[in-house]
Amino acid sequence: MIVVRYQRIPSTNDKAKALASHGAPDWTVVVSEVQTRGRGRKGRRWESHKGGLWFSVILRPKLPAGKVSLLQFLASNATRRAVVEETGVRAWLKWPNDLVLESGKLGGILVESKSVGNKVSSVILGIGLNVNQTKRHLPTAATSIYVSSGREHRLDDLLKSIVDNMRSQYQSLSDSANILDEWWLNCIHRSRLVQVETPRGIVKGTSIGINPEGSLRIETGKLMVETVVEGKLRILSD
Ligand code: BT5
Repeated sequence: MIVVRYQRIPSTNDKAKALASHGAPDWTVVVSEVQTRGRGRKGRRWESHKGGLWFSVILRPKLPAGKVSLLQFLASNATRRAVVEETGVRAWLKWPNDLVLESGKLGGILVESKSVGNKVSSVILGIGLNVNQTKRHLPTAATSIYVSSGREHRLDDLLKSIVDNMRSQYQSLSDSANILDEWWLNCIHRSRLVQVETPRGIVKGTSIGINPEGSLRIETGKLMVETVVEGKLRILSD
């Protein structure tokens, strides 16, 4: 694993993209102590102060374009496992790309890919994890490992553990059921009442599973199941 380190750059995803276009090998990792223009999905701002872990990994998987979202689930699993193993904090997953504790959002994944025809040519897996920030250095509705565990954690140990976990699951990328099963098992809203704000309106019901391409199944009534492809999810009850 090659790690390229920065103190302060706009976004590790942008830097990784530039390195990938100049031929940087798979598993090149770009990490920065601070991001000045960290991004979430749809260009949302990602607060990236010192104390958090902000990094991106370059990959060139042999995947059809329609299966790229599998990497989002793989990265979520790897990050969750690393958090539990390295810090003992019980993190959960929330559809589609969040790491959470009951008290708030702990991290997020941003997958950006380039395809040629139906084939993926490169993928940038961006991971943001709130590690050592105190409550006042976090956005509202966010939390950090420090806030939960009461102690600081080494960013390098977490980085190594996340990448190691990613590598081990990446070897069986063709076994998508295994990746999705692990994700669902650790999903905070498994079988819970949720509401998803989608571009086509609000869908409310019990979240009952994820489909092979990453969409969420919601039971909206007796024998009525809707599939949600994108949106913002809120948990309504236990
Ligand atoms: C995400 O987007 O959750 C994906 C975040 C990915 C960030 C990584 S850091 C390394 C790499 N380089 C980048 O530039 N990005 C990636 P989304 O689901 O769209 O969530 C964005 C929303 O989360 C924002 O609109 C805020 O409400 C909230 N947010 C912003 N900063 C946060 C933080 N540090 N912790 C928790 N929530 C945050």
